[in-house]
Amino acid sequence: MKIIHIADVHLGAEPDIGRPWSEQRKTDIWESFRRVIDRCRKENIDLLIIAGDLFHRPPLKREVKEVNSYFRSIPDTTVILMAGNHDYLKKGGFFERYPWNDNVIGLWGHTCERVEIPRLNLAVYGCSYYEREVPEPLYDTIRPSGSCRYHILVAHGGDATHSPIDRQRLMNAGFDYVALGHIHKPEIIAENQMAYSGSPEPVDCSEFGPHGLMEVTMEKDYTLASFVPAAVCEYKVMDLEVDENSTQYDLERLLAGQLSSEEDNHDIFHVHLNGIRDRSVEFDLERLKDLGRVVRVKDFTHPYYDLDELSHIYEGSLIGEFIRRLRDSDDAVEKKALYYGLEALLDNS
Ligand SMILES: [Mn+2]
Repeated sequence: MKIIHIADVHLGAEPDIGRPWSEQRKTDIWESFRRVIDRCRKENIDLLIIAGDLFHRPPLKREVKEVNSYFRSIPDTTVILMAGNHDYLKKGGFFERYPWNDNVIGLWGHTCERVEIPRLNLAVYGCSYYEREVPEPLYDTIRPSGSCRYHILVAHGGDATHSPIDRQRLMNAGFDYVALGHIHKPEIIAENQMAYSGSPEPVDCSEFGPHGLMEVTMEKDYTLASFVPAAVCEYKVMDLEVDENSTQYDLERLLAGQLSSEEDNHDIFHVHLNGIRDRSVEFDLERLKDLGRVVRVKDFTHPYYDLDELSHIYEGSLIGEFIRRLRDSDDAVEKKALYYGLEALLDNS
């Protein structure tokens, strides 16, 4: 049996609002989801598990209709749906009431229910959120039951206000696989047995690193589960090294150069300035953001000091001694330590 496990797609989210690429990011999220559907078709996937928060908020009718047409295009894949804390089941909402295509199974109960898929000799367990927050654990007592060969739990949450999850207990509950949702960063909790797939696409600029899906193969005597990167875009840190001669202009040219070498991909950068800067220089961080797909700029630089002058002023004192010991070092780390230390010492003197 071939399974794809995703979660936290957050269709309808628009990351980086106010930035020129925000609309694109919104489209990326839909695009990423379409790619998952394409993958199901191409790889003859038997089961697509969506472990909650498919939508960014309780979905509109047109969103549900749109998504259903995707599912209709993969009739040989059984799709498992549940509502998470973002797309929770609201009174009068469409999520659970929509006439979904017959390859779609919704786990819409308040508490865990068991659904059999005889074709796959499989029982799937899970429930849905009816509110934004569920402080009580939903999955502490659930155990596989009945005569199916395979048992899969679909669960959403894992923090204090979203169904706390006792990982150890769940690991030992006896499921062949536990498909987790809610945490956007992919994380394999028990090898080949329990994982957060993470979001297929980063939903917020703080979600660094690769995103994608879990691919699971389940056979009579083994389960193999691995993370597959599949996102359109990734948020990355770009480090820029500054020295005491760097000016705003130098920095802009340096950044523009580095950004142009990344032009071919879709990634978005957090730029970090490191090193020593001239004391009189103040970098205009906002201007740097306009040079490309830069979502944040942080200045971690430390001011440069005139060591001759300071040695003279502080001769015989702690600061003077500190300079004397470190100033002639060729070691880059020690040199940094000198300037960082001086900043701290002089701030307090
Ligand atoms: Mn969630």
